[in-house]
Amino acid sequence: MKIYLTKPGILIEYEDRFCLETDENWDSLLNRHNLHDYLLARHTALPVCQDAAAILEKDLLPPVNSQELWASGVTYLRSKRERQEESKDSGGGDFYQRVYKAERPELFFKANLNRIVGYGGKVRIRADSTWNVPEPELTLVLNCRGEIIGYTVGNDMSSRSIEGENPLYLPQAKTYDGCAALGPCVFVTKDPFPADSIITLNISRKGVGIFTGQIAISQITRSFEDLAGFLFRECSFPHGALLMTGTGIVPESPFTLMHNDTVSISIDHIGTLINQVA
Ligand code: DO4
Ligand code: MG
Repeated sequence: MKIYLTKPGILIEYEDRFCLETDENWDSLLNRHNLHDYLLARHTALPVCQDAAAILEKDLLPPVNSQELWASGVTYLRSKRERQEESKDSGGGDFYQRVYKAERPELFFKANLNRIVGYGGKVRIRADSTWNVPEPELTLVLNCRGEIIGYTVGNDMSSRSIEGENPLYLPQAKTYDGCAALGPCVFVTKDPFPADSIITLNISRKGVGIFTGQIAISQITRSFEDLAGFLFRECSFPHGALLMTGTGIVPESPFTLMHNDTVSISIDHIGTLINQVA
């Protein structure tokens, strides 16, 4: 079951049949009890939406409204190694090793809707940054009770030059206008996310592929419940929250994104998120 936030309403996709829900907004839908079964019932009750293809083509929005977007860090070995490398001259390497092993995960605030783009939107790189990468991340969708209700594809755009200069610059490396992309939909399931799922990142420049990488979700060192549990420990989210789960793919140095590059991130069972760099 997939749900898409669009300009005319919420598209519900089940067994290749789309219905348009116009009676409810995104914030209240995400917080319904037993969302999966509720969506099944609505899907049965609503007529088929004949315009679904056209709506998905031009009216897709990021799957977020009043929710805050947070992110997890150093949850894959590759991320730990790359951060240690980029911060070795600034003395930050030790912190990444420690957080990788610690009981408490690294969690940081990423963005609200005004800094997030959806499928087809333009992500940005900072003008004061010289080294920029996309981070393809499975993103948890959490309701106000801290329950994982679904999954989406996320791009945690990052400045490695600012992060590497000093780990205390993390908020500036991570949060700025156009710093995150989410979409195209939320995959709603009652089951655990399939552990054999693969995340694939492709980057192209002027139509030519310049990077490709893959990681199995099973390589993550933390459970999704653990990450969500820490996020909700002392923070309430009346509308729910989204939580990126960290990257396991980091393009090798000296790769840096350039304006007009196209970033494509696919995650099994969810779909593909495509964005151009402004
Ligand atoms: O510690 C810095 C950020 C880490 C991160 O964003 C990731 O591992 O995905
Ligand atoms: Mg990240």
